Amino acid sequence: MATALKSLSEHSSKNIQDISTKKFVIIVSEWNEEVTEALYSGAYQTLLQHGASKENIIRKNVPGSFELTLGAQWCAQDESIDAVLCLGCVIQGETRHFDFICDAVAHGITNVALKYNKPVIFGVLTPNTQKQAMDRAGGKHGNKGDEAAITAIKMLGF
Ligand code: DLZ
Repeated sequence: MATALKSLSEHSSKNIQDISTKKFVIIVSEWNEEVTEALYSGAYQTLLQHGASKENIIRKNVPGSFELTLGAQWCAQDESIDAVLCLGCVIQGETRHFDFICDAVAHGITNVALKYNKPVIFGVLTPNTQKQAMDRAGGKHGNKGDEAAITAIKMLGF
């Protein structure tokens, strides 16, 4: 599906249902803040555009992407929360830190979703450069924050 799409933010309308009563948490990593704030903005606006109400969208911050997993667990265990969006940006460096963080977050978020049986969305960019990140945070390749929001909505309509 996604490979046929030109921009990350393009999507079909399948499984898009009423989300006016759904409660979301958006967790934002503070590392690479310029990128993650743009991801947040995209996710927040996309939820609103699809009918979520402002009071049902909670924002939380974590220091870095590695902490997204624990933040997601704290939010997902709250039964009133319907979906959790995890937004971060890990830029490839000269050490293996990148691999450890990306692997840990991807596995961690998957585990939280399975443990709490609700959508916990991996909205983490893993580019080689800041430029590639910005291209995917409201630039020429769309906004992965929008994509995370749409993914959450679609999973709620599964
Ligand atoms: C330490 C670190 C490094 C080197 N790079 C990033 C990054 O590109 N993106 C990101 O979100 N976080 C990075 N961090 C911080 C880790 O995610 C984490 O906050 C620390 O290792 C403390 O647990």
